[in-house]
Amino acid sequence: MSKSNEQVLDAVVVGTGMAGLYMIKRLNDQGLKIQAIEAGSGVGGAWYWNRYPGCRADLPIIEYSYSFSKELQQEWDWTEVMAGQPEIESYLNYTADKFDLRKDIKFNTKVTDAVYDEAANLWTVKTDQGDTFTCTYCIMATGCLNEPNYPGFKNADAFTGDVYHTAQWPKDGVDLTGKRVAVIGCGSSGVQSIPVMAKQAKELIAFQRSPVYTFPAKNAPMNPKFLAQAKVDYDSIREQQRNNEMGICNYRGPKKPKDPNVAPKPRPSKKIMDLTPEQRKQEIKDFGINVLTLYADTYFNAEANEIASQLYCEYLQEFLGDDQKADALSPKNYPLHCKRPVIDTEYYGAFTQDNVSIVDLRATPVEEVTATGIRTSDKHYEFDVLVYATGFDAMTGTIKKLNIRGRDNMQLSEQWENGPRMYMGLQSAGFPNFFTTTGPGSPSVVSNVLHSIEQHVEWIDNCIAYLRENNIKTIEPELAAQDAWVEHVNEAAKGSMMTAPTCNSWYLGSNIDGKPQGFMPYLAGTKTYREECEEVVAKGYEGFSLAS
Ligand code: N01
Repeated sequence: MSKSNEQVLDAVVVGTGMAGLYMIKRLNDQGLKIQAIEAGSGVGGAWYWNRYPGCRADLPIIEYSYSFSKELQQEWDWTEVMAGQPEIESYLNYTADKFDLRKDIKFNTKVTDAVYDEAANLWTVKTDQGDTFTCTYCIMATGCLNEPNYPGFKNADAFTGDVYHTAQWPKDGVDLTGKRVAVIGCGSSGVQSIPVMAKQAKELIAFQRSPVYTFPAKNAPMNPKFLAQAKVDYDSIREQQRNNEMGICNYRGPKKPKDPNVAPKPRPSKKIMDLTPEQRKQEIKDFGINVLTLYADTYFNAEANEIASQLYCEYLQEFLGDDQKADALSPKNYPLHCKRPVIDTEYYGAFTQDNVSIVDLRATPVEEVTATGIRTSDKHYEFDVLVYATGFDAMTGTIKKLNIRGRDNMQLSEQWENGPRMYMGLQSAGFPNFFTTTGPGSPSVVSNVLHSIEQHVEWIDNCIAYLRENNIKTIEPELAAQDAWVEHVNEAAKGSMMTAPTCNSWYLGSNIDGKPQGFMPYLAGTKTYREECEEVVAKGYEGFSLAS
């Protein structure tokens, strides 16, 4: 359903993933006239598009779920600890129905333009379906990982078999039975999909440029007792999440009474540097390889990180018992924690199957795509299906593709030519009443994203309510405040393994040829960030320019 094109709306919301849905709900609660626009045929955003085999949450779902509605928390029964894409998509559909959000959404429609008319103080939003919507507030809830990355291989279109991208997987699924499948990319999407596809395919070849550090997800069916207790504990879970810098509380469920006859299990050390080589190995034995994610010193201390990285590669060698595969899969050239953590289910196990092989593109780069496969510098590989698991033009890709024009016709993509410039990841100078949820310069992807989404949606909603109550026509950042914030974001990332000289990642933009390099998320943490956002508001929207 769509609103009349002549009607002046209060707000347009672009995208109906987790952020867009909650934004619609909040704006509805304020009684605003709104229109949401969604490119897909259904709600869910990332959880609508990324329906590749094996796609699931990389955080326990109890924590990666909406906190805004106590009713919703009580009504929804999760069936797995790390829920899969179908269940999360169902949950988001349930949310849309429960809060009657669909009436505000126009599906199968892509926004093409958003242009600000200074005289009228209105945004004109156009779509590829010929709609024109006029509104006071324009809110981009387009997410951080939305624009699929297709590597520009030579003769990329030459392949005559089936071609898929994990982020644009067909709704009806793909039958890979008996097929020879090539997967390019071994990030989270490749790591999650390879083991599942390898079970079906006759043969699977993983073309890998950078090996990952990946840790077992430990997914399991949801224990009904655990879920029941979580429902009792939700208030406390959410409070603990708010007090954690990642928006995570590591909820453990019902606490078992301690048996006085059983010695408590030791806790892993806080620092890997405090351990002898023997103790490090013992901790891996005691706590599993995931213990390497727990040592605080590995995040900022290069020596500690190097030790952890070596231990990881040794573990892999032992697990695989195959020198060629272990060597190819070992992430030796960049630090642990440089990229977003990857969580897997039987990833390395897949490489012990006879039908799965790995091509190390660092040693033998892709030369071209051919009608029947891929030619590397070493040989020609033939297959029937080509799967790109090559990630996204993250954080800026979607927004930069649109024709977004603010004051004096200035174009957002030009303002961001050398990297995104935002104040608090919420707004860009020169673009009044134009908001972005989880934009560059906010913790977003370096946190429990849904936790960050809720905080942003609430901030934007409260801000709009404030503007309306106080007859304030526009809000936008002051240029000096924006420049200072960008500097502050850069400072926060200094010394982290995420910005180490040998680190390449989509956080830095280095996965996309020609993209400006710079660490885009804000690394100070969600608690710190929320307090900074609250302080800005308490000081009368400090750093923003408000005009009546
Ligand atoms: O993308 P990625 P993703 N030639 O960019 C390779 C979220 N997510 O879709 O590392 C050859 O991480 C690239 O190699 P390199 C999560 O936040 C979450 O996997 O650039 N290879 C890499 O191996 C995640 O961080 C879940 O050297 C090329 C891979 O493709 C984010 O999405 C699940 C190449 C891309 O990895 C992105 O993950 C899935 C080229 N030209 C995704 N270009 C959950 O678990 C790229 N690659 C919730």
